[in-house]
Amino acid sequence: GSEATVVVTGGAGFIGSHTVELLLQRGYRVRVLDNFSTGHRHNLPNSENLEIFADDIRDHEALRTALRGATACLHLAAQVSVQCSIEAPAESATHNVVGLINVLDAAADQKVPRVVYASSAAVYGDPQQLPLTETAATVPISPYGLDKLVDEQYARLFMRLHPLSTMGLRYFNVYGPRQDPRSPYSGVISKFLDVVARGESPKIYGDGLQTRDFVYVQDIAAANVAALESRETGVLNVASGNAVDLLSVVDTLAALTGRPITPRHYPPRDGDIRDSRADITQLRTRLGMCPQWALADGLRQLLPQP
Ligand code: UD2
Repeated sequence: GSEATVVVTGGAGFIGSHTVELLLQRGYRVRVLDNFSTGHRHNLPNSENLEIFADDIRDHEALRTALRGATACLHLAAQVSVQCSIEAPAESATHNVVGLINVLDAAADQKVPRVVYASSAAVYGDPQQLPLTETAATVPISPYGLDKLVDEQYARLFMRLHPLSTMGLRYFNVYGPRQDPRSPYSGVISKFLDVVARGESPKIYGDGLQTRDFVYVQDIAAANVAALESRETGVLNVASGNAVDLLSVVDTLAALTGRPITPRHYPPRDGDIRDSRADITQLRTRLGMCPQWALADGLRQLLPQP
């Protein structure tokens, strides 16, 4: 819709910038609110339909201004490092919990009817049964996971208190262009590509047989837009629905580059879970979304193009 305006908090970041691009392609006006602590202006395109607010989600007044007259808000801004959340849990919660409360509060105040926000597979903690359905037990094992679980409860509460519809998206292991490989919270795939590009050996913590549900950022962007356009509420897994172990990721990379890659093994990382995989039935039925990117296709996009 050409007159529809979407506010994207954290819009200059990894997932945010891909979603902003897609929203602009679909004809939306977009306002990015980002404090640029980890986001970058160069992640964003130049467009007359894009406005940038260099503000923090902990600033009420800035949020109200950005949300004035908007049709919907996609809230992605967060402190996304699990490790940082363990080292500084109170600081994490000011971004991840108080930040979301501020967004919901400003949306209610400005009568913005729809808020979609980033939750995480981290709400499940160490999975007891796979694949994970949305009704699985939520027992977070990090302050980050608990922040996101509390976010889901605030979103549900705000729907009772205000005429507001919300949806939380539980992202699994997201990878793709613009995920900074040097940052502490970057995912394993970005790290592998970075070292392989420099001709070094990827590090594997443990035996490499741990599995993850890797989902390409383009699929995440598509899910974000579908959720903004939907009236469904509650929470939803956003993933590929497939589990892949790290040795297979290395094998796929070797096949794509045509060069052998020998990983170096290190002791398992503290607090790691062994396996993760989402049931994405609800993503299909409630959002009509079907992930498009197989792992090999996503990895190919990340390699230097011939
Ligand atoms: C993901 C999310 C995190 C949180 C968590 C909840 C990412 C980037 N992080 O953490 O935000 O939601 O899920 O469960 O999506 N590994 C290596 N070598 C490396 C880097 C990692 O072997 O150089 C291993 C690591 O020990 C782990 C696996 O790869 O077993 C995946 O690690 P990750 O940091 O990409 O993601 P994860 O699942 O710990």
